[in-house]
Amino acid sequence: GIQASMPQLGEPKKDYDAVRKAIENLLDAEDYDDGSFGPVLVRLAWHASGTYDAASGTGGSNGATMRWAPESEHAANAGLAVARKLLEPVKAAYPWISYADLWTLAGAVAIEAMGGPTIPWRPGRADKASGNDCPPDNRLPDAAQGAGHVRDVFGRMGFDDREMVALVGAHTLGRCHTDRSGYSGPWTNAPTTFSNLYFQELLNNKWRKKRWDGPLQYEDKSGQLMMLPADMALVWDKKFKKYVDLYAKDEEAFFKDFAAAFGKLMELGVPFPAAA
Ligand code: CCH
Repeated sequence: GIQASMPQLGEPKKDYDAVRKAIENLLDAEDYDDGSFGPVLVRLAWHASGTYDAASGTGGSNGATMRWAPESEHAANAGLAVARKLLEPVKAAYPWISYADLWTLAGAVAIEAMGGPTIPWRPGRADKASGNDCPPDNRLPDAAQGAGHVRDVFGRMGFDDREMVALVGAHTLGRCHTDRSGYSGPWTNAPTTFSNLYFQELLNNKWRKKRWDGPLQYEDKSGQLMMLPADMALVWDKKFKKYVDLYAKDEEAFFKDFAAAFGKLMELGVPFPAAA
């Protein structure tokens, strides 16, 4: 109709800084986890994006298909309704932003607000209108597996070893929840601060199998910190460990590589208009 042919008229200015502020204002939460929704927002941005398959061009953040079943019910996404619901008031206040842009922007804003590097982010994602476009299950990594699996999954997205290690460094944030993944506990003692502490713990702490009736995970002597089997793979695999060593001693290198890899992750499969 006439309105569709005149999209500029009466359209609000797309003020992404206002959206950023609205997201920042949601982060602190005294009674949630370690006091911040930041980590779960980072996980939402990652799981929305990490379904990408370079060979078929399917999956990825474009479409925000995790709003729909079956993707919303994939086991890997357990708990992410918390993050999606948290962002609903922002979507309501700024209805011109797509969910797909909002979720990825929230991941970037959360990392920056928690002291991390500036994440390259640009808008351009569109939402898909039904669950028909959901990617198949099991595209996200299985925490019970090792280096070969991690390499397969991130290789499918188009990442190399260095990028893979940098990306998993996001486990410096947040924690595992028994009612989401079955695993339990945080990786670091500062789970709401973006740092290279995860790599320092991986290398310098002593990890042993946790004795409990949950899935196999590793714990330190205090019993407070944890590592997944897929985390341990980063020190057990020589090619991965090289980058763990690097990032444990050079936080600047980690920040730089993480920012680039996370920005790339969130753009996989997104049909941005070609540069002029
Ligand atoms: Fe992760 N992650 N992740 N992860 N993840 C979990 C939690 C977080 C794996 C497994 C798990 C990345 C890569 C991997 C975050 C960011 C990233 C949990 C616990 C499991 C299991 C979920 C729960 O119980 O709440 C595996 C396996 C891999 C790769 O092999 C990458 C890449 C990123 C981002 C760049 C963040 C953040 C969390 C914490 C979420 C929270 O709620 O605190």
